[in-house]
Amino acid sequence: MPDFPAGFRWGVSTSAYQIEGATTVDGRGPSIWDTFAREPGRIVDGSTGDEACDHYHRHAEDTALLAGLGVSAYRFSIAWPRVQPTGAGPAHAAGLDFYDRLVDGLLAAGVDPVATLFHWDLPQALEDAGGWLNRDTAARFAEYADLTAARLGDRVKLWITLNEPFIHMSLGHGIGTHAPGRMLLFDAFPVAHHQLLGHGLAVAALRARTASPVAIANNYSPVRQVGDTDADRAAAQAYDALHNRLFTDPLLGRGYPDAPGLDPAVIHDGDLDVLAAPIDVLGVNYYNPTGIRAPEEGSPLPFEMVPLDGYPRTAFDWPVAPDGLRELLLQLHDRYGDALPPIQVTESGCAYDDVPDAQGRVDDPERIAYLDGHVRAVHEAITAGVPVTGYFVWSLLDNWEWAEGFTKRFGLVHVDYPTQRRTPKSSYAWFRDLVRR
Ligand code: IFM
Repeated sequence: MPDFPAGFRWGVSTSAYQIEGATTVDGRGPSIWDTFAREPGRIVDGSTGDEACDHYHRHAEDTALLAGLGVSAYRFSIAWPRVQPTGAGPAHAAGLDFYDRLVDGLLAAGVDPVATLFHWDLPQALEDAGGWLNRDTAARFAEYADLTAARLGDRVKLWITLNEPFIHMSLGHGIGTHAPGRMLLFDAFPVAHHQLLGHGLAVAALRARTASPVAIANNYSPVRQVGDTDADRAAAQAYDALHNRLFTDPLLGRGYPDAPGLDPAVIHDGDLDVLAAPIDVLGVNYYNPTGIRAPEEGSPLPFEMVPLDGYPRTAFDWPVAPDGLRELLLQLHDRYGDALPPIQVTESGCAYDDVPDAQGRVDDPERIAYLDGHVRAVHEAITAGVPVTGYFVWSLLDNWEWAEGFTKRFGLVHVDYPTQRRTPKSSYAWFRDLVRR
């Protein structure tokens, strides 16, 4: 492995609903995922995040795993319904106490706390008032950011406002496979704008508390155009605008791209200035490229997704394409030039069906190969001049993978859910050795 610049940040990521469990403990309010997971047929194995990895009670053990890994940073998310059980009103002290303990434990272990404010677990009470379709949710989000920064702002080393607002819009509100399960297709655009507005208002709230640096974690997927007609080209452009530009162009001061479904009536005077508040870091979550061609006649979508041949595949059936990460980083650099802040890859990882052997060891050579390829892709991008300053593996632990329940394992550490026993996989040792070097 080639050398990385001094100070490069190596980390791992998780999110609250996927690992914490304890969903009714210490006054936490219900979130949209508590509701959604209970609806029949939503989650493939019928599970919920009620217990997940029981991290709420085992965070000290998990912090020890981070210390053993030697990472310089840990990206976790804060559950809004712990801080404001109904999504409004004063901070709920017992909820913040948990993150206070976690952050202090991380600092004592020499690990920088990197906190995401919204990783999809909206308080159910806000959903009942319209959720992200309601402009007021943006203001509520800034209030929650302020309350959280007042308590943790002196110790968190990087604040991330939103995680993957594109996925929350498209899966949660476009096609309904994630909470809150709305199927609005392109009428989901207000969810994009209100999340971005909430981001901009939260950036201001964080800065007012001198809580910085500040970032957003966007999910990107380089588009591989399949077919060579004008219609294929138009389809590829439409998908690229929706997935890769809708949540970045306006942040970096370009206004919205010409994306399907964009409704100017949702955008009020002055909004574009609010959401273009300067950020210090752009978080990039990357998993795979997307094959796109022109849709069949009569399709409700302006593009059609097609599986990409010729790549190994993960247990999620996602193509393993490290070259896509290099391509994406170079594309961001070319596209935004001087407007692009330093990038940190805030998620990169893969699911495999990892099973302990007779001795209890979990050998996951495919994950090692996956990470090796993606870390090298980051290095190539840095060599080509892209300012990348960090790389976080998704994920520290096997965890509750949304609509896939417990059926997809992304961790460097295997979790036996019935006993909650943690077993570091061979990829944990590989990543530890990489970080050490
Ligand atoms: O588990 C998710 C995470 O919550 C957001 N990014 C993608 C991961 C894998 O699907």
